[in-house]
Amino acid sequence: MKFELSQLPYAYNALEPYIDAQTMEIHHAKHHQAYIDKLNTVVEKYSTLADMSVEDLLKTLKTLEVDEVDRIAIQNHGGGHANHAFFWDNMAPQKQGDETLKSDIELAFGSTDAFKQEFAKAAVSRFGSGWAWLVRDEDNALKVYSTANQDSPLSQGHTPIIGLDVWEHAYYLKYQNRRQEYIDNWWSVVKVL
Ligand code: MN3
Repeated sequence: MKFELSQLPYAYNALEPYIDAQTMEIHHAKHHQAYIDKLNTVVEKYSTLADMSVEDLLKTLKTLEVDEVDRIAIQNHGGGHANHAFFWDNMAPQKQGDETLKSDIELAFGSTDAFKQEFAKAAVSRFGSGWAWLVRDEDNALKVYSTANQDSPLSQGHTPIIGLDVWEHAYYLKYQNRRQEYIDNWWSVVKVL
């Protein structure tokens, strides 16, 4: 499968003032595109991978019959593709609150605020580059954690529900070193909550 960059479901400036248009454009058109290009370069080497979705590549990452250097490339660039595609779809200029998810979050974390605090803690304390996640684990329980680099929860058998990019390229133009402020503002454009 040759992977391609999808159009965003909203304009680059649609998430202003929380995420600025220039950051969105560079992040989508340059960073996300680069992950896709590098993923395609690796996948093209193996006819056995030709029909696999990026989600399936990540779910079966540990058992793919590929060279170790290519497994790491799929982890990084496949993760980069899947994480960013998920991230764009996770945001919207208008909220479309998911009431079932909200009540599940209240059950699991005590309240939406308590969940947001735990999520922000995972996002702020991720050293260097990575992602903060709300996932459903193998038992369908909600969990919060962060991953390094572009590592996907799919490779741990978990399903992402909410994901936040905390690489500096996601916020540095507008927020510089103020990751906490970026996280606080980002909740305003999270579609499901
Ligand atoms: Mn990114």
